[in-house]
Amino acid sequence: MAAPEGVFLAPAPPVDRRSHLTRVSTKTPPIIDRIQPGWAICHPMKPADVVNSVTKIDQIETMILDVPTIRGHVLSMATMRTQTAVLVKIRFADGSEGIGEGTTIGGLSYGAESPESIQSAIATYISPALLGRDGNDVNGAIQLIGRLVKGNRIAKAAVEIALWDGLGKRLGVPVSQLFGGAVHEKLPVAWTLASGNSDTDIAEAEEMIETRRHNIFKLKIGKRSVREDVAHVARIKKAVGDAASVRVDVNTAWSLQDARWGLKGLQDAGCELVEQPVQARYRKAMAELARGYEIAVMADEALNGPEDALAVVAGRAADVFAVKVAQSGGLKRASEVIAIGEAAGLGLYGGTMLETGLGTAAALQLFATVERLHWGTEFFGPLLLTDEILAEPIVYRDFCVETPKGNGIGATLDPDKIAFFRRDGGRTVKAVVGE
Ligand code: MUC
Ligand code: MG
Repeated sequence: MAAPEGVFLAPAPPVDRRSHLTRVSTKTPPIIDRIQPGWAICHPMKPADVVNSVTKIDQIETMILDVPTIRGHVLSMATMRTQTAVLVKIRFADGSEGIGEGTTIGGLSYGAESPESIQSAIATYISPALLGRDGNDVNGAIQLIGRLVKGNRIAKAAVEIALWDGLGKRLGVPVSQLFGGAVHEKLPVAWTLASGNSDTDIAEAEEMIETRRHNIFKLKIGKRSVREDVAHVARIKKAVGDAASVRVDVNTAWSLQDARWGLKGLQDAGCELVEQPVQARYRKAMAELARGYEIAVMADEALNGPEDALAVVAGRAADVFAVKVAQSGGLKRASEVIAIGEAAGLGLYGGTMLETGLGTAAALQLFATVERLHWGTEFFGPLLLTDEILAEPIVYRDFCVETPKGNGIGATLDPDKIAFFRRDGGRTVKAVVGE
């Protein structure tokens, strides 16, 4: 059906959202009404209805960027030659903007969300529910989307980052301030050796140590046999010696039996930590491995938000949490995962989905507020890409990554790079908020 003038029509999710929306707040009127099956309408809001009309969410735009990687990144489940990032830009009624990123790894090979599903979840389900709401009400937005949208944590994270960014910019403070203030200006940062070849990995590691860029290495294993993988790790550890910490990420590729052999061999080789050796749902196997060996066992794929964090703690299924903003469902949920890890006395590590500088800047804002990151971070995503998409690249030096300065998440996009790497002409959801 044709939209009446001044009204945006969007396909409706297969639920009646009016009831959810009316429960949100007496101050906030429903912005989505069913007018006929299959369609929802995003209304303009009346000024009197709005808590603070100047901060209304006016427009949410998503785009997919495909940026080549500097070399093949060989993981147990896929080899990446391009990283695909979903960017979100939110425009507010006062002219301010917020940007966010939701990125996964290797299409659908890492997790249940793909770049395309992230974009579609935002454009079809999340954006229509947020348009017209008070942009300063970030918690209200998180809670509303939590009720309307199950799962889709990466999509939620992308939008939430853009809301925090907008709020920080309007208040003239970095997002770290909104989480109580930064206690670190820089954090230790690992590099992943994943060329698929031991000699190339050794050369890469030596160069990183020499140039003081990284002295923590995460090796991606799980594609070859356990015996071959252990030999590969042992060679690299022997080459770098005490100059670097060597850890591995199996990305769930091992059975429990493989993992028993693997952990024994890895710890004998001087490897300090093994990340997600078995499938995410095998918490009892993770617990056995954490109990049975000295090498630290880190949960990654097993940690999708605070509920998982609690289950991993309850099952003693890890020594360390790899906390990822995207996988947790946003900065707020990631801060809850961190709190659970801290309360349980676990080690903490800042994990990445290999985001561009944008998502990396957002993660840095949160992790700069954390008292102790026992295992450092792996916020090296921008360095794996052939091109920088930020106007001011994130600074890496002296084995650390620096928290970007500036308001919001402290990142500004380079428009030429965005135009170059975007997959299509862009997809825009416009609010109609005429007052
Ligand atoms: C993962 O599983 O941790 C993080 C670094 C890297 O190279 O891949 C990612 C994904
Ligand atoms: Mg991992």
